[in-house]
Amino acid sequence: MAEGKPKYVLSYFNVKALAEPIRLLLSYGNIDFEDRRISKEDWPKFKASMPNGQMPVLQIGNKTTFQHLAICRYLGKQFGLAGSNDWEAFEIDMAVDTITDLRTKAVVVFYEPNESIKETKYVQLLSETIPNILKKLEEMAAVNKGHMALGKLTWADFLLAGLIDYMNLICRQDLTANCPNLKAAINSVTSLPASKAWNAKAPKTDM
Ligand SMILES: N[C@@H](CCC(=O)N[C@@H](CS)C(=O)NCC(=O)O)C(=O)O
Repeated sequence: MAEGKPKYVLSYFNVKALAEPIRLLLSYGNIDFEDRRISKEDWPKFKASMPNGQMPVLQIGNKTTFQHLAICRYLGKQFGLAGSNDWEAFEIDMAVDTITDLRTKAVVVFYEPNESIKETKYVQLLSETIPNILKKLEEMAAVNKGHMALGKLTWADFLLAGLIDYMNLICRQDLTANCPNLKAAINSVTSLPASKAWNAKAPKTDM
């Protein structure tokens, strides 16, 4: 390791989900990071050593960081993807929070342990909750010309692009099917040379 350059180690499960936006941002920032994937079987051994008992956790030199949005926001600032003033940062955060609304509302249903309650909850999720939030997200992406905020590439685009496979799975649909502007926002990230290079070498997973 060159002197002055911290070592980056990202710990997560062998899926994209909450870690993929971080992996895409680190790739964009040309950060050579260790992509440490912990198996479900090994997880109990590691859990207690994580700051909040969860992952993703990003080690930056001797600092241990957690919470995927806080990490993405920090990396976004580091790499010039976080707007140039408080108002712009606020606009990015509104998009981020709307993406997070969709994910968190779906995730509680996806992980509902009782199968019959789960299916009942999916009815409302699929008929009301998802369409309503998706409509708002597509509107935001349309106003921003194929980006999630500021009419240009920001870390909100990375969040969406990184999470989309996971969100499609838990939402039981291709969320972008009728949302050309959301598709464009995702494409604005996946078409970057750094993202292509990352995707070429990343382990292949469904979500
Ligand atoms: N608020 C945390 C949530 C992290 C989280 O829910 N991590 C899950 C995987 S997606 C986890 O570590 N689950 C294992 C456990 O809780 O034991 C974040 O945004 O990073």
